[in-house]
Amino acid sequence: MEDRHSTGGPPHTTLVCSSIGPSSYEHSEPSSSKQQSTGVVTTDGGTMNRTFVTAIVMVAVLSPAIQPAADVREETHCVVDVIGERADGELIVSEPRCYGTFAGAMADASDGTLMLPASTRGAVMFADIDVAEAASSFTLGIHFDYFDGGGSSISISGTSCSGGWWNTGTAWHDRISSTYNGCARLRHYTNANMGGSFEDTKGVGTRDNLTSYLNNKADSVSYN
Ligand SMILES: [Ca+2]
Repeated sequence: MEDRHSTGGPPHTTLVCSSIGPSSYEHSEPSSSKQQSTGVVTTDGGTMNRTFVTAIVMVAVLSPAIQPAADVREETHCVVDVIGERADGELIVSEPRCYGTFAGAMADASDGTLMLPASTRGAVMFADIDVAEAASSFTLGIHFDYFDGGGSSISISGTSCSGGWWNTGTAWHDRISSTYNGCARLRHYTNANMGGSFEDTKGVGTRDNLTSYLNNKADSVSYN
């Protein structure tokens, strides 16, 4: 699961590491960093060492309460509507509408025709063929941050699989790891505007992980 970068060990693991090198201090609060740095500079005896260690332990104990979710990337599930197509084929999409759950995004993209239990994860597209088939009627594709439909998602809501392409923009730059196909062939390109190398996912209603060739590298996707 190399792609699951947002979840690490417990907070105290990171903080123990932070006592080794200044470069890790960015994960601590400024006041804590200052306190630790002072300990390092002035310490040359046992008493100060104990103070320094105590400070680290205190930070480790307090951190979960101080920073409840600072290092956890919040999952968002967004929908964009295809509202037009430029002369060169680039899809014109609406501003994204985002939800805290995949079910919320599906309810929006389907105009209320696909109502999933709120706890339903994006992985349903990889596990439930009925849901996957239903979604092909209102999406060109759904792209996920992690493998197997995991993590955040972006749904491209539309019905025309005529080869138009979507540029991911900064929000999804080099981020797609798995894809659900609302069209027969989705081609993922390393550059915007269908540039660079590409990898296909094929079959309406199917879903695939990208291989290392394109995983976390796509900047545009075309829908055929
Ligand atoms: Ca990813």
